[in-house]
Amino acid sequence: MIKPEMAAQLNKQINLEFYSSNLYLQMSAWCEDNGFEGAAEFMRKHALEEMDHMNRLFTYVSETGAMPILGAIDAPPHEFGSLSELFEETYKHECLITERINELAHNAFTNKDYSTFNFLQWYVAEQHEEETLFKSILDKINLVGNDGHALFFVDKDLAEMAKAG
Ligand code: OFO
Repeated sequence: MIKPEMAAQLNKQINLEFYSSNLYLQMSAWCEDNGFEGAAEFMRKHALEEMDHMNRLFTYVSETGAMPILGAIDAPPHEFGSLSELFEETYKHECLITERINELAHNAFTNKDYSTFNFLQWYVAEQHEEETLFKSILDKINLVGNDGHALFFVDKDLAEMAKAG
């Protein structure tokens, strides 16, 4: 049985993962609307991954005898200045999630909740991957700048990435 404070912190993270999913789904709509179909597909797929992050936490909280409690989820932004700005936001958001996961892991460890600490290791590894992934896309987009022709190819790459991963 996890402590109520730990359950409350994990519940907060459940909410945040829902937010991540909504944020990326909303971003996919912006991409679609602006002719970036590959990016739209990529973001939509990533929104599903975020639901998986949410579900893992939900299952863990329930399995440990606590109750997952869902709260209101903030509305994500729906306007972005450019594809580069959008991916800048994804990268910033992933860095924020990493911070939150690190805090959770730190709290679990200092409270000798080794089960939760162990459970969170999956998220620690996942955040490393996510930061690297979004940073690499952002770098690519920044490299080509506003060159529409080059952005077309970046978009095609994103479609491939969505299919592959
Ligand atoms: Fe993108 O990692 Fe969860 O929120």
